[in-house]
Amino acid sequence: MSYQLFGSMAVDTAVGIVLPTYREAENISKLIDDIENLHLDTSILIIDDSSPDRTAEIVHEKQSQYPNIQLHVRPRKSGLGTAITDGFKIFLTSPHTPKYIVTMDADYSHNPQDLPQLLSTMDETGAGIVIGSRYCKGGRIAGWPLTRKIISKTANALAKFLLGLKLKDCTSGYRCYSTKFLKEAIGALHSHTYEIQIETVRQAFQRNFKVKEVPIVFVNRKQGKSKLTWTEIKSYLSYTLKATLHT
Ligand SMILES: Nc1nc2c(ncn2[C@@H]2O[C@H](COP(=O)(O)OP(=O)(O)OP(=O)(O)O)[C@@H](O)[C@H]2O)c(=O)[nH]1
Ligand SMILES: [Mg+2]
Repeated sequence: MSYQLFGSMAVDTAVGIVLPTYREAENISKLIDDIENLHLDTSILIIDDSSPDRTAEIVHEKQSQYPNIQLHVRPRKSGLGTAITDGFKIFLTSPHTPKYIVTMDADYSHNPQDLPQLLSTMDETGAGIVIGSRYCKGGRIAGWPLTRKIISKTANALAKFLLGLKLKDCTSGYRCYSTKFLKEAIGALHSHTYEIQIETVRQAFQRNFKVKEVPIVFVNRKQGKSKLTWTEIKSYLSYTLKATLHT
């Protein structure tokens, strides 16, 4: 891992939240405020890939307001998958590893108000992963164009039918992980981009950890641009097809 660290990892909280960012200057400030205003026992770790907008500067400003924010700046855009696994590794090796680690998008598609439900489901079920699900009963997507819905549905269908993942939503990035599971699985996570969502679920099933879903309403990003490109889609397809050959 090559990155710069800002802020102390000595903060002792029950929950660590990983926020991967690339060009999220228009979203990150309100997201941090809204998480902080929930007054949960959380710390926030932003993994920013040297965004050319003011994302990191805004996080620095927030650090002077809140003591529980860490910022890790990587030298270049290096993919959502490695951002998430770097976040896991940082929390797993910190002096006070939290009990749970949450991942959420920083574009405000994932509502912080859903955090208590994710966390209480972890407590109640002892799951390895609880997924904020757009496709289970009560979940939905607001504001996506038809093409984006088709991409998401196809990605989910491929994972379900090729890899036998018995979940309604295998690709949602709004999740809570138990560190017990992540400690076991971290050495087996190698995804560079969006296929990390599938790789983590496969690892949980292979290691006999429960995976649960709770409904969320996913709202299309209001500000900033999508980072989902053909490169990411090809990487997802390549992972899924290779994994199929090995199941
Ligand atoms: N650090 C880092 N973060 C990334 C990278 N790619 C995406 N992200 C972040 O990961 C989250 C999800 O990316 P999005 O672009 O919102 O992907 P999406 O939700 O599938 O696409 P949208 O329809 O645009 O919302 C956001 O917080 C991004 O800023 C990356 O290469 N590095
Ligand atoms: Mg998004």
